[in-house]
Amino acid sequence: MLELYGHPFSSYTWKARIALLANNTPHVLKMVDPGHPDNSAFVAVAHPAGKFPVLKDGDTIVIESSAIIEYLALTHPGDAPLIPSDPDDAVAARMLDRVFDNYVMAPTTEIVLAHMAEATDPAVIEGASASLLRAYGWLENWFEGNLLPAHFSLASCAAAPSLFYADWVCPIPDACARVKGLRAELLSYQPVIHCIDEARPYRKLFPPGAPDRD
Ligand SMILES: N[C@@H](CCC(=O)N[C@@H](CS)C(=O)NCC(=O)O)C(=O)O
Repeated sequence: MLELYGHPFSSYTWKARIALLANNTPHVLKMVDPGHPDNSAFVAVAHPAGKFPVLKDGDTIVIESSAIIEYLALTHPGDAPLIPSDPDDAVAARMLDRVFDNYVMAPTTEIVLAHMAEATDPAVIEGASASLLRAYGWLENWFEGNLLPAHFSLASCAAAPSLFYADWVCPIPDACARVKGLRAELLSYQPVIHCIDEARPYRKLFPPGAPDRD
């Protein structure tokens, strides 16, 4: 049985979990939290920065959500085209994965961390919000001429959690209707609904405060 070390409220855990769920790949979620010190100790050694998710498949340990999805596509393939077979689509999936992680999730995390700091620095929030709006604009333009590879690919696995949380800290403007639409569409799929529902009990812990929706 595959083991995914992570936490139900963690965006990058969602990313790997969506890939597992989309392919009905049997796995267990090994909670990384203060209540499970052995799991936290495992992650602390497995990842150079102690970050999760971490996948354990027998003796094989894979870290970093994108690499986990690449590994699943190779070793536990299913109906979901995690890495599209068309090479151009595979490039698009990998490119969008980087865009969602680096330019949507990263500024979202910056805003969350700013709210967790002893004194919230409004300049950090302003800068990260500007980065998010720029990323939304880039995506909106990209989707004008290109299609997201078919679900669930590496790109949709990265898009779902990053757009979910980004919209909480910096709402996607109406001018970015395609990005807004993609978020809504992703939130309607069972693997994403599963992650959202599993994370619900932790919403009260969301540092800027979780909105009363989704
Ligand atoms: N690049 C990593 C990012 C992982 C990451 O930032 N994970 C967060 C949870 S969403 C984490 O481990 N936070 C705890 C920590 O940094 O100690 C990936 O794609 O897996």
